[in-house]
Amino acid sequence: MIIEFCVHGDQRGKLISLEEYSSIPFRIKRVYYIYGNKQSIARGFHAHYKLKQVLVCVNGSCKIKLDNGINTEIVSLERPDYGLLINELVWREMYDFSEDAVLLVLASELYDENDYIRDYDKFLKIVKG
Ligand code: T46
Repeated sequence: MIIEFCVHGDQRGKLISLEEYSSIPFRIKRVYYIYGNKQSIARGFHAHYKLKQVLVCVNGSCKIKLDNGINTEIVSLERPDYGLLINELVWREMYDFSEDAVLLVLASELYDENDYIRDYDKFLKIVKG
């Protein structure tokens, strides 16, 4: 789901403010950003048991493939005023990063390797019950 953020703009430029439980629909426990990616490289290839995240391409562009075990969808992120909400139990792959891409991620949980599902067949078993 794409969330369109409110842009505060004036003659000086633009400003976007993100707040938990408002523009971001969960408590923000962690922020990280991904940059300096090679264009031919894809990242992700996992889902999370619990984690919800909002991804914002604050500079440049990239594509995100989302898969809930039934449907797949490709989302192009290329606007700093658009956030992509990824809920739990969604397989994601990020690719086609522009050289200048900076992907900011707001996360609902602290980093926990045990929350990752890195095996696609295991992911399918979990979502299909
Ligand atoms: C996700 C997508 C969108 C940490 O130490 N702390 C952190 O908070 C994170 C996110 C990563 N790391 C370490 C773990 C690895 O040694 O950074 C290294 C690269 O992480 P990873 O291979 O998981 O990166 P991506 O780009 O495949 O996935 C990341 C997030 O991990 C993941 O939750 O949804 O971005």
